[in-house]
Amino acid sequence: MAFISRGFRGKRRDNVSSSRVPPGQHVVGDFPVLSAGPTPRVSLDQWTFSIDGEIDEPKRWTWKDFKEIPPETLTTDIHCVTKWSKLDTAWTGVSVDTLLEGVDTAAEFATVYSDGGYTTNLALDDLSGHKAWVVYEYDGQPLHPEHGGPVRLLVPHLYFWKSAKWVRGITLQNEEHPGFWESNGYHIRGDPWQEQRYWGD
Ligand SMILES: Nc1nc2c(c(=O)[nH]1)N[C@H]1C(S)=C(S)[C@@H](COP(=O)(O)O)O[C@H]1N2
Ligand SMILES: [Mo]
Repeated sequence: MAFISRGFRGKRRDNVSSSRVPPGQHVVGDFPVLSAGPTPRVSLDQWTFSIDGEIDEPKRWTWKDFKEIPPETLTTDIHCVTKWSKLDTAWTGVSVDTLLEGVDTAAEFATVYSDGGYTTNLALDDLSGHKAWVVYEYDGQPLHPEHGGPVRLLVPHLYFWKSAKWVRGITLQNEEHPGFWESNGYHIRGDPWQEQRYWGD
């Protein structure tokens, strides 16, 4: 009897993890730090967040404005192209849909830009529809600078390089412009479920 119930538990667990972990990924318990350069520091009274580019009236929030936007808390899995996945990460921030409210644009693409010069490109479809957030808390605490604090993008349905740390704005564009990693061999879209890791995948 004990043998049978152990067998059932093992199988159930495998099924759960294979449905949650994209192909080629393994689950980690820690939270690795991956940064292409030094951690930039910005004081909150200098910090702003902008939506610019193909938009009639660019939008800009100060830190105070930004913190007045009703926040959302979500728990989600994240998947790094270097093959680690982390399950049930908890974030608080603002939905990109909320930031785009009232924005009238024909643009279909965006470049997200950060302090320090990092950029990443996303289709507007991947930034909207309740799939992307601009977050400032992790696990109920202010986001640590190494993980992108004060504020980072969170786009959990794409590989984690799309989740730009130290984010400062979104430029709306009519054409797709590859960002930092997308110009250096990473896939233009980066869907982990389709293993879109590198050019040609
Ligand atoms: N500004 C900026 N954002 C960034 C990066 C970076 O180097 N600079 N690295 C990306 C990559 S490749 C990954 S996997 C994640 C890592 O986030 P973490 O350090 O919080 O784990 O941030 C992404 N966002
Ligand atoms: Mo990454």
